[in-house]
Amino acid sequence: MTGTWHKTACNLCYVNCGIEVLVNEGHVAKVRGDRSSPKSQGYLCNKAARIPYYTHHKDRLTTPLRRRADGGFDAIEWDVAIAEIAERVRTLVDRHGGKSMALYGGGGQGNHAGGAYANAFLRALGSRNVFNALSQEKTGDFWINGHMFGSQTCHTAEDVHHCDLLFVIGANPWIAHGFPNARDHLNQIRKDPARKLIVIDPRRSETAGMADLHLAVRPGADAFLLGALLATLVRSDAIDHDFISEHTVGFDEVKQALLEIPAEEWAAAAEISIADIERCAAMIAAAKAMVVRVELGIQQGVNSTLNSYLEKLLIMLTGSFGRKGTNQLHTWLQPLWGNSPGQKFSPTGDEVIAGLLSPNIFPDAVLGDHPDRLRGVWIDSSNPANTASNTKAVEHALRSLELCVVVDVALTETARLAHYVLPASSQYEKTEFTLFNFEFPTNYFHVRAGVLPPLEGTLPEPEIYTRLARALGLLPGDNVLAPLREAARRSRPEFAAAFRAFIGENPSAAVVTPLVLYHTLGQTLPDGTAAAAPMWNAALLCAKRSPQAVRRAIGASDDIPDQALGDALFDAIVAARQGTAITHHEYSEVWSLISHPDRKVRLAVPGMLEWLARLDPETAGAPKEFPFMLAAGQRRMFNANQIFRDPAWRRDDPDGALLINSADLGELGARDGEWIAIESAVGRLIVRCKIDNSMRNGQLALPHGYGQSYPAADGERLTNGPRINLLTESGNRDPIAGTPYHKHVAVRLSLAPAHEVAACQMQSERIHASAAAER
Ligand SMILES: Nc1nc2c(c(=O)[nH]1)N[C@H]1C(S)=C(S)[C@@H](COP(=O)(O)OP(=O)(O)OC[C@H]3O[C@@H](n4cnc5c(=O)[nH]c(N)nc54)[C@H](O)[C@@H]3O)O[C@H]1N2
Ligand SMILES: Nc1nc2c(c(=O)[nH]1)N[C@H]1C(S)=C(S)[C@@H](COP(=O)(O)OP(=O)(O)OC[C@H]3O[C@@H](n4cnc5c(=O)[nH]c(N)nc54)[C@H](O)[C@@H]3O)O[C@H]1N2
Ligand code: SF4
Ligand SMILES: [Mo]
Repeated sequence: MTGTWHKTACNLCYVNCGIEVLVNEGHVAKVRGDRSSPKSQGYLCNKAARIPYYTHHKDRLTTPLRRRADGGFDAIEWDVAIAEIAERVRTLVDRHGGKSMALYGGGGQGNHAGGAYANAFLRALGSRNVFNALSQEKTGDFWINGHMFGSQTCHTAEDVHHCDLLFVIGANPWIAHGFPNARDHLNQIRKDPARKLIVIDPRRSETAGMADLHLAVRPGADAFLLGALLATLVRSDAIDHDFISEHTVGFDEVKQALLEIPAEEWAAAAEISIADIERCAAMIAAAKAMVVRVELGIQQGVNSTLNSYLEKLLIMLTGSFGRKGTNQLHTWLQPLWGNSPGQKFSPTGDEVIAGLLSPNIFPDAVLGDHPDRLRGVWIDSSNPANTASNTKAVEHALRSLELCVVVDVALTETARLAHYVLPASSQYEKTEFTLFNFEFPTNYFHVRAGVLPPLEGTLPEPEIYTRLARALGLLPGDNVLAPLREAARRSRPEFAAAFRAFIGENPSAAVVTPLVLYHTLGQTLPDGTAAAAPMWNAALLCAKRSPQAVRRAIGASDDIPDQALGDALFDAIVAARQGTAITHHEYSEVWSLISHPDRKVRLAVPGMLEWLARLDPETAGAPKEFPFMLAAGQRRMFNANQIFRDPAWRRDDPDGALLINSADLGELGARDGEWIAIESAVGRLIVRCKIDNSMRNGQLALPHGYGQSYPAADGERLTNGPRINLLTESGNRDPIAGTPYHKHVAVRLSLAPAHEVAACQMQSERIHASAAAER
């Protein structure tokens, strides 16, 4: 095939493997792994080949839209859209203050460049209210990290590569990846008799099927299981006393609490035999280097913040930290989230963790009667109408806003409710990067240059935010910025001096620093990577924080001064199309990444031991009226968040089936493949069922990443697969972090009435007929 191969990265999950794409006549025609990528070395999973379905499909937006009173949209010119939006933002902020605005999103799995500009725009309006996907999975973990390590930006990494025991709890890396080259590592562990795999998952998942020990925990009972395991480790003294005394504080209090756990009773509550808990403890004791890998199974499971705490205790008490093959902390080029201990969001009284607000409080934040409630929401790279809990409540909140603007590549379920929709260029049509850099001892960063021209009518995010900032008088004119641009062309030191002087003289421009850098320094960067200019500040700070590790990573000599080292790091990242190492540490240096001044880990975290003591095995079961436990949002071979809209991208599971074991389905009186009704306290769906005997009795799973509407052959929009958050409740959430208990949605099943079955069947056929015709 003719065309040109270009280096870029996969945007389908947060591992962001380095890839090469063949561009032929303005289209991505083929995808292959990039062997020169220092992070992924050519690795690729099944989904990446389908990237053309993301870049080219008939639902791409190509013009700004304004919603009419009847719910339809008018196409409008960019100038008109920007002027009207700026006017409405100004009115809102004048009337109710900047805090009446929030940003929702700011980047998906492959794009965080836009987030840098969107966040600056929000701050310039006087608001720091940010909702995004991280706060519906990870903020409980961040809260624990804040206490244990001293900052919510301290985040654990996994050296899976070198471990001899991989302990997986509530994650399915064979399917969901989550760490680089996941399948290669899992295969290597399986083949090597000296390396072991333990998996804790109610389902015999693809990863659990490869394990040396699989504990099929009762859904939602992880805290009991982890409690019983920790108690067993402490009682059998299979803990690392040297590590604990050298690197931690507070062990005695924790030990006391763990000794009080009735291990047998808790094991029974988790429906795991005490013999299996003991076997698990013995494998941990025998391991030289254990690494713990967790994900949504516990982070979106019952007691999620407590689960994150127990997981960290397991790491610390066994000394599985800071050595080759264990857990670590990692550096950042720029932290993707903040540190906001003790901060509260006044309209609802909820805690702001890592600078973020939980999507589960979004409806209350808009619909409440607090004077500081949200009245305007700016949504960029997110589809909360499908991905936040309680779709009905979220849609109601979105409709109630005085102003809602969506920046997206496609007409999403959220965009359809916005007052204005602004069409962004896709991730292959502009410069992009992500801040998902979670590796240790070597950490990486990847700036991708656009490999396609922007689709006509679309703009990359920095251009969108430039126009808005100019319309609102936040960003000085081009003539004012010209001298800075000239200085950048002459030399970096000259630019640095001119930039500092400029910010000193124009403090109001400081809040839109990313835009100032984009229009000045950015214009001098290779391959049109101007959008990466805000990473200059980040590179300077990174070099200041970890000079030795940066020196090693980029091969800089010892006599380069720190200021020049930051510049050298920045030059390295903007020059390397395949991505580059930003820091390379010695294992022993991990302690420098702890924020507590004494570099010691705090084992006793406020409230956690009390929470542990309150756990009651008696209250653990499903409610009678909703006897099944649904994991709402499973990762599968063919889902990738809301990134794909064209149903033709999938090779199987076209309707996003409900997985159920054959005994449960038989009892219901339904057959494999039939449409059945599933109902929770807040919603009801008709879904296709599929027998999967890897599921426990009473446990169900629906996939994440479905429920997008897409135009059929005749233009009518049809919804493909379940909109799972119609079943989830805003209140089914963690008491501290507000993170949803998506893996624990109580539901009941029934046979579906014939007319509903017929309607679903017909809709499915129409969707897939048009998909097949396009293939
Ligand atoms: N194919 C694919 N890969 C993806 C994504 C995608 O959409 N599709 N999305 C990406 C994103 S954004 C994320 S956050 C990650 C998530 O990645 P993972 O969290 O690894 O994936 P999930 O399938 O959501 O859930 C993991 C496991 O939790 C188990 N589980 C359910 N309930 C419980 C429970 O009560 N206890 C325990 N211990 N386990 C339970 C499920 O059976 C499942 O095997 O995946 C990323 N990768
Ligand atoms: N019930 C349930 N709900 C869940 C989950 C679950 O397991 N169960 N998982 C949760 C998790 S872990 C996550 S991460 C979230 C993800 O949920 P969201 O935060 O909504 O993110 P995505 O699904 O990745 O949606 C990305 C959006 O960005 C748009 N987009 C793509 N490229 C670009 C671009 O270049 N520019 C712009 N401006 N937009 C772009 C896409 O069209 C899409 O609308 O869902 C969460 N919701
Ligand atoms: S693992 Fe993630 S980033 Fe890598 S190819 Fe698969 S979807 Fe893309
Ligand atoms: Mo996620």
